[in-house]
Amino acid sequence: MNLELIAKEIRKSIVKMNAKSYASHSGTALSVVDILTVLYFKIMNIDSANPSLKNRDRFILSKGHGSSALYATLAEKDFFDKSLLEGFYIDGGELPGHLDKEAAPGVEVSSGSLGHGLSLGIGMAIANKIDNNDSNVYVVCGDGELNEGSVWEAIMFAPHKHLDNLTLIIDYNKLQGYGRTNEVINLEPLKDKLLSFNWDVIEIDGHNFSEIESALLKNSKQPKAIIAHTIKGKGVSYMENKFEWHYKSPNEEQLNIALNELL
Ligand SMILES: Cc1ncc(C[n+]2csc(CCOP(=O)(O)OP(=O)(O)O)c2C)c(N)n1
Repeated sequence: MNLELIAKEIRKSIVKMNAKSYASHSGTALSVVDILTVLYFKIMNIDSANPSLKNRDRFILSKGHGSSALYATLAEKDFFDKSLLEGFYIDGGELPGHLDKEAAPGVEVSSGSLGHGLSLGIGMAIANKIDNNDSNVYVVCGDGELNEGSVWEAIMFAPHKHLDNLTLIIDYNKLQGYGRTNEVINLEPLKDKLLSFNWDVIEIDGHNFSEIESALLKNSKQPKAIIAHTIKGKGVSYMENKFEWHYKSPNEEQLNIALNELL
């Protein structure tokens, strides 16, 4: 299985979807693709033919404005036909701009109002413990999302419950909706903060497939936080690390440049 090729296909779908619907959040979606690729194609116990499999691992994209990334990944993994992606974020289309769990098979949680995904994941992880179900729960939050106080309540609670079946992945692309994360509310020293809340913390390059995989596979007795250093807009040169691509959608010429770069 060639993860690089899969990630490229997902990125192609994302730029096409956002260009067609004039949608925001291209940079948001491109940032998290490599993490999704490893989760869905190497790590998670899921079955696209049976999305409600009882003992499946669960994934929550808490930064639900990056919806195009998850929809595109699920389509790539055959949860549904890629033609459904054509109805992304348009009037009368099937896939709303923020994640909707009723809209497509494989989406576990509706999200987009930031700050709720980790708490939902904790609920699922506790339910698994009660049911003696040894499946895992994975949650991706954005770095800007960590400005939400509710996330820190959840960060405090998960180690108290010793949720060794829960992994938080922080998509740390250093940009958010209103500027650079360290200028809006600085998160540093992030690793020390998470360690002091009793998480097992691993810091990785969030675009390096083997680092992502080893971090996800690492055994831990506590909930695990992976600080994934990423690049907003990763894979499309003119979007990389450019704040405005939180909001802009590619025009036809820009779409063609992006698709050529992703060949
Ligand atoms: C509760 C809530 N407040 C504000 C917003 C508006 N909003 C949408 S995206 C965003 C910034 C998110 O930044 P980050 O988590 O770093 O994600 P990125 O796009 O950089 O991946 C904000 C504040 C929201 N969706 N939900």
